[in-house]
Amino acid sequence: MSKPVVGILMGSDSDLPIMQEAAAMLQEFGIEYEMTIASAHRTPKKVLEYSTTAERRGIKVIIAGAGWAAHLAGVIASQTTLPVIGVPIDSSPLKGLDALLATVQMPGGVPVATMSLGKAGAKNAGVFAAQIIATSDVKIANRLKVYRVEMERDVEEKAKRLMVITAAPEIKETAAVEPGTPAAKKKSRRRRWKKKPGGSSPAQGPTA
Ligand code: AIR
Repeated sequence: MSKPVVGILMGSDSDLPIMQEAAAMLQEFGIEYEMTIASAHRTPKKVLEYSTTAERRGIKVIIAGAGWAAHLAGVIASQTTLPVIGVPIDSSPLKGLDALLATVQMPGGVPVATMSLGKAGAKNAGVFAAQIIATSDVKIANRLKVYRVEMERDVEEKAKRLMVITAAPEIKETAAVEPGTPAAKKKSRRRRWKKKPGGSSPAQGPTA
């Protein structure tokens, strides 16, 4: 096993279900990573130690996720010139608005690349870290291209399925109840798609 090139840090073990999304993406691209808990408030010495030694240990990108007064990514960024990706976590009564502002609002000079809130942000952090690594690793760059093609194909397949369901009411009934299918999940939303007046094919967008 080769040495980790991405470090994933989170403020608490309660952030793990979110931050696992970043790890899953790195795994998908075959990128070695390490993961630990470090809090800018509860374990500041550990954060300092990690930030100041990461580069010499071979880490190329750091992903930092925290909720509430989320200073983790900013504090790490202040101690290293490695790119730092921040993931604001919606774990507070303010539903992450506090973490979002604390992570994104870095003063000029010390950037944190801030992702969206929660799971989508953690997933994007994994992809973005891969994109940074890919600038000097053609193997990862090619895997990212395949990932995009597969994502496009996946959406097209869902769109085709939706066309079939909306065009044929008898199929609609059976497909809609199949658990886990997009049709089942979007059952109520599908009703907002209506056929063009006088035509048999569905309109190309929601009517609402
Ligand atoms: N946190 C921990 N130390 C500093 C901060 N900002 C954050 C964690 C977590 C939240 O506080 O990132 O999202 C709540 O942590 P806990 O351990 O109380 O569940």
